[in-house]
Formats: sequence, structure tokens, C-alpha cells
Amino acid sequence: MAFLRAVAGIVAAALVLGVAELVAVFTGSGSAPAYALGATVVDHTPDGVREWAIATFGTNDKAVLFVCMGLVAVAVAGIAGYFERSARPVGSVAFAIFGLVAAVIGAGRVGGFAGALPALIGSAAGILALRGLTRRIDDISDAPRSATEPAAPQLGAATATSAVSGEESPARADASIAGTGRRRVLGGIAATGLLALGAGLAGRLFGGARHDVTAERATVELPGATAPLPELPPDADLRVPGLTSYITPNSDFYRIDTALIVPQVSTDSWSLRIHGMVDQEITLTWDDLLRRTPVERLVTLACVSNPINGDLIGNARWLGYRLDELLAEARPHPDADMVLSRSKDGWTAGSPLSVLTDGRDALLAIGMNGEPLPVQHGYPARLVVPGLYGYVSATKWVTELEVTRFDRATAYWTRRGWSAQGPIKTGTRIDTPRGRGRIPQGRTVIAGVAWAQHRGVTGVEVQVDNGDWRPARLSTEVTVDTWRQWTYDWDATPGQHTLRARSIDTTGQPQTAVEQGVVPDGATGYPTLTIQVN
Ligand SMILES: Nc1nc2c(c(=O)[nH]1)N[C@H]1C(S)=C(S)[C@@H](COP(=O)(O)O)O[C@H]1N2
Ligand SMILES: [Mo]
Repeated sequence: MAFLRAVAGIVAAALVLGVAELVAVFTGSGSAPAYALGATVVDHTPDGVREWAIATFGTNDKAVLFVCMGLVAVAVAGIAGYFERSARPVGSVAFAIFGLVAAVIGAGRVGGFAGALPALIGSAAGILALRGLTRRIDDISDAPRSATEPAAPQLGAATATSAVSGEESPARADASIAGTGRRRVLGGIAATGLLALGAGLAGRLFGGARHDVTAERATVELPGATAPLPELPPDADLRVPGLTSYITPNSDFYRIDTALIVPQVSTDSWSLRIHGMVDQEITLTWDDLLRRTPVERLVTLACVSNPINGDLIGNARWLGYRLDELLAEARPHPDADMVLSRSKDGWTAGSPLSVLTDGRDALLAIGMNGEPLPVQHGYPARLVVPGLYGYVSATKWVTELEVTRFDRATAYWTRRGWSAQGPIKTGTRIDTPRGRGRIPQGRTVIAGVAWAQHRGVTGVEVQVDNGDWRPARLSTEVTVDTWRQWTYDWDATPGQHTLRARSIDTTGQPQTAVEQGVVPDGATGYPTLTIQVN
């Protein structure tokens, strides 16, 4: 019986989540308790635990979080069911408390009473199910003890009795009542489980379809830029096999964000509010944007978490509106020094106001490589700032620019131990030859990319086996805001070799050889490759 009670608690909890998921179709996916609680856990995880989780699970951290929450939910629901009785509804009270807490969190995340509905309606359904199942379980456990024992000994006892008397024994009658009761309990559990599954799947399916902006995105027509980008100079892309292309296709572009589900922001509901330390607060709608003429710029975006030789960096053609012009319309106060940009899902980045207004192509971007922004990359609008790592500048699904000061506001990752300032460090990557593979001796092309956004790369050097640093050939510079490809012809001799590369930027200095990890403001050191030549 204890086992059945625990199972009843678990299927009733599943019904809470399933029904809540269905209600969230109408109230917004952010209000579904599983998501609202998950996001709350993410935002409040202590720094030590978070760093451990990212180091241990990497980009699977979100999946691990959901699995852990699921295990906790199963344990708690099992215990709640185990203690529930018809006359003593302790489990139901636990469900009600959970429902109220989740309702408050849901309302907070969505900003209104509607956000509380999934948790309230879901937990009401769960309590009804738990009460019903418990009544059925109480019915059979109130029957005489012998009748509730597993079938084999009972039948043995009953057979012995009836063999003597030749009559239907009381024990056998109890057993058949218990059998019916047991079937009713199992049937109830199965029905509740199926209902939970059906509601949950339907919620996911319809919720996805209702809020999904993929179809809307396909109909967006981007405005034309003031001037089309000039054709890329010949030799901007050296087209060496194994070498990263100059422009990164959207499908290959790295993705980094804290979003448990990708925010779905329609152009109808989107707006950008510029406020804080400004003389003139302004709000721009999508239609306001379309009335203006955007510019198109090439910018190489990079993540501060990119390790040496890592691939969290990409180059795209961005269509967007100059942030210096938008900010000028709001007239920032002279003592302001930070723009805290905020996304639809509450993530924040703090960028120096001076960087956004120093004449570089800092953009409110709406297009990426000739298409509306992909949903994962911030549709319908995001920020792109040449020379700053993404965590201090590249807010996706951006809805707010708050003009403020670094001594008053702290952005998402800065609160979690990363530097408040995040200029991109000069870096180099070796793309080919890659991996642990062996290569044949003879002429070999070593090639890669080099970046120093907004300063510009002036040279790349390659070192073989601790020898002299030799200049590599560079692709034509397109802008100082994008990476350059480099190649180096090497006559590979048999044996094991160590290859290193480094870039020189317009400061005239090679990038630093000092090895540093990604925390708190980006990795440094030379990319190194050990290779076996046959
Ligand atoms: N809303 C939101 N925007 C965000 C982030 C985020 O977590 N949430 N991550 C930032 C980080 S750390 C990086 S490196 C870039 C990555 O942009 P991409 O996913 O388009 O490559 O987005 C930035 N913008
Ligand atoms: Mo990042």
C-alpha cells in the first residue's frame, strides 16, 4: 500500500505539471511552473555551485538542472502521497503550498495574475486526483489485512478453507473485493498518468505553436540599408581547405545564452525603451524602426568564455540601427557612464556609454547575413558592439536600454564574478591542420583566423618547434572590426612537431604569451598544436 500511495502522489504531481503546461498555452510559457521554478533556480544558484556545474556539465548544464529538478519533484511527490489519507490530507496540503509558491513565482515572472493560473489550476487538478486515488487506496487498506496480502498465500489459505467447508470463504470474498479495489486503484493511477502525459504534450505542442515566432519571422521583410555593403575584396577569404570561412553562416554561428527556452518575441509585442539617466525617455516600436533606414556592417562577435583555440567566435553581416544615434535622441546625462541593456527574459549586459558613442558601429541589429535575426540569435532585435565580448554588449531579445552608472548597476555576469569591463583581447586560432591526426611529410598549409576587434590585426606569426617566429600571409583586411585569415606554408619533416601562432594588433605588440583562463575577462596565451608527421 505504501508503494501505491507514493505512486499516487507522483502521478498526481505529474498531473499538476501537465495541466499547468496546458494552461500556460494561454498565459505564456514563462508562467509554466517547471520553467518558472527552473529559471528561479538558475538565477539564485550560488556562484560556487554554478561554476562547478558549468565546469562539470558544460553546455549540458540546462538539461542537468531539469533532471535534478525532476528527481526532487518525484521524491517530494512520493513522500506527499505516502502520508496522504482520506481523513488526513497532509499530502494535499503540501500540493497546495507548492501550488501557491509556484503561483507567486509565475505571477512575478510574467508580471500579472495570469502568470499564477497555471500553478493554481494545475495544483487544484493534482489535489483532486490525489484525493480520489487516496480514497480508493484507503478503501482497500481498510479491508481485513489478509485480503490485502499478495495473491499466492491468500489463495493457498482460501483453498484450504474451502476444501474443508466446500463453501465460499470470507477470506476469498475479501480477496475478490480487494482485487476489485486494487484494479480500481491501478486504473485510477494509469488514467491520471495518461491524463498528465496528454495534457503536458498538448500544452507543449499548442504552446509551442501559439508562441513560436518562426512562422512570423519567415514573413518579415527587412528594410534596405542606406548603402549596400561593398563587395568583399578579393582575398578577404583565402578559401583554404579546413580554414574557417570569412563570413560564418547563420547555421554555424555559435550560440551562448542563459535562456532555458528560447524567448519568442513577436514584432507586434516588441519595443525598446531607452530610459534612466536621460533627458528624453523614448520607446521605439518595430514600426518605428521600419520607418528609419538601417546600416549594414560586418562585425566579428566573440564570447568571453572562448578558450584558446575555441570556436565561440563568429563573423556576420549585421543590419541594424546605430546606437549612438538612438542614444543621442534620448540625451544621456553627462555623468552617466553605462548602458545596462536588458532582454525580454531579464538578462542584462553593462556596456560603457563611451564605447557605444565613440563612432564605432555599435548596432541595434535586426538582420544577420541577409535574414531577419534567427530566433536563437535574438529575434527580432539584439545589440552588436565591435570590440566588446558578448556578455557585456550583445544582448539578444533586447527590450530596454537603461542609461546608468557602473557604480550603480551591476549586470548579470558581473554579479557572478566576471569583470564589469569586457574589451575583446587580441587572439589567434589554428584551424588546420587540426586534431590528433597524422599528416604526410612535405608542403603543408597551416592556417587560421586572427582577431583584434576595433583595433585591427596587422600581423600573424607562426613558430615551429620553439624556432623563430615567422610571418604568416594575411587575408585582405575588410574592416578592423572583423577577423582576418592567415596561412603559412610549412615544409613538414617526419617526427613530432609543435606549432604555435600569435597575432600582432595595431598597438604593435604581439598578443600576450601569459596563459590565463576565461574567468574573469577572457583567456590569453598562444594556441599550440602538436602534430605527428609521417
Ligand atoms: N538575452 C541574452 N542575450 C545574450 C546572452 C544571454 O545569456 N541572454 N548571452 C550573451 C553572450 S555571453 C554572448 S557571447 C552572445 C552570444 O551571441 P550568439 O548566441 O548570437 O552567438 O550573446 C549575448 N547575449
Ligand atoms: Mo559569452
